[in-house]
Formats: sequence, structure tokens, C-alpha cells
Amino acid sequence: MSDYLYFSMGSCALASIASCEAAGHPYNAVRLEMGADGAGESTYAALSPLRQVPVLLTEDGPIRETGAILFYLDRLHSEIGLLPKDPKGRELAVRWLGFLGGTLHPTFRLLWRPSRYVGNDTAAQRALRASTVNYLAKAWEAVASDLGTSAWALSSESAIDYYLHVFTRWTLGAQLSLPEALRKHHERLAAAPAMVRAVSIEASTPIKPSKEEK
Ligand SMILES: N[C@@H](CCC(=O)N[C@@H](CS)C(=O)NCC(=O)O)C(=O)O
Repeated sequence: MSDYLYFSMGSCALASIASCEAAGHPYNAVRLEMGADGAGESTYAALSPLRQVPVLLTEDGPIRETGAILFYLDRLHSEIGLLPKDPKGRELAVRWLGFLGGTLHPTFRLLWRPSRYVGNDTAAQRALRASTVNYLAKAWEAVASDLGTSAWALSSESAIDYYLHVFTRWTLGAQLSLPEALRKHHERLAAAPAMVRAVSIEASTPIKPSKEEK
């Protein structure tokens, strides 16, 4: 039986789709609508209590969190090299996953969903946006410093690059600037075959009506 990957358009689930594609993992893409209360309908909370995407539904149950999905795919397809095999390389991968999932992604939430944090006061939302844009610029400088002159986040193309690409897309999509090294990384990843397929799957998968959520 194939796994089911729940995603929504333009979301961080793109990293999981690209990783499935790179690994040749058999899966069905399930596209949910994203709303103010999260993805899909209330029934989706059975898979993800906060109704977040991605979720990878496997024979052994749902896997939440991008990092966990990438580790699962790497375990099943270890010959592909989605993540490094050596302990030092894996430690570095976890550092990237922690920073991307724990610092960079939450910063974007303040831009995308300000009312969740400061309510409907538009002045407070404007102030939050301004300080978030400043903080994001600092965060990108930190990423650029980690990346240095490397083409990839780790020693070669990996699932970490697919995850990083989510955030360079969001930044450019929001008309914000990126350090030069990240702009180059963005272009490199936009042309990577697994990412090209992922973007195409994202765009061509119709939204699943809620009653058909698996
Ligand atoms: N740490 C989680 C974050 C998941 C997440 O926040 N996904 C967003 C889409 S990019 C979402 O589903 N948001 C719904 C909401 O916040 O209500 C992961 O990386 O899987």
C-alpha cells in the first residue's frame, strides 16, 4: 500500500513532496485547502491535531513534522542519500532541521498569520510585520553564514536543500530580499529535478473534498 502525503498549496509540505520524488517513494499526494484554522476540515485533526501539513500517512500511522518525514524517507531509501549516513553529517542535518523548523518557519507565521498573535488591531499587525521583516533579514544572514560558499546546505544535494528552498520561495514571493548566496541556492533548487516535479505535482493535484480526506 502506498503512503498518503497531505499537503496544501505553497506550504512547507513542498519539502516532503520533493523528498518523496527524489527518493522514488510510492505515495499519493492529497491536497487540502488551507484556512484560518489550519488545513482541511475538522476531520483532518485526527491526523494532525493543529491541522498542519505535511502529514505522511503510512501503514504504521501518521507521521507529522517535516524533519520526521525526511528521516522516515531516508530510512526507507537509504541508498538515495536524502540525508547523510555518517554521524557527523547527521548531526549537521539535525542542526539544519532544528533551525529551519524551529526558528525560520515560526518567523514566517508572524507574517502569514498576524491575527493569531496580535488579534485584529491593524496597527499592531503593521508593527509586528515590520519587526518580523527585520528579524527575518537577520535570520537569513545567519543562514548565509552557515552556507558560506557551498552550493548545498550539507556536502551534497540533500533533503535539507528542499526544506531550505521552501523558505527562499516564501521570501522572494513576499518580495523580500535574500543574501546573494541564498538567491543562488534558490535558483539551483528551482532547477533541481525533484523540486521541479514537486512544484508540478503541487500545482496539478486537485483539492480533496473534506469527506474524502482519508
Ligand atoms: N513544524 C511543522 C510545521 C507545520 C506547519 O506549520 N505547516 C503549516 C503550513 S506551511 C500549516 O499547516 N499551518 C496551519 C496553521 O498554522 O494553522 C512541520 O515542519 O511539519
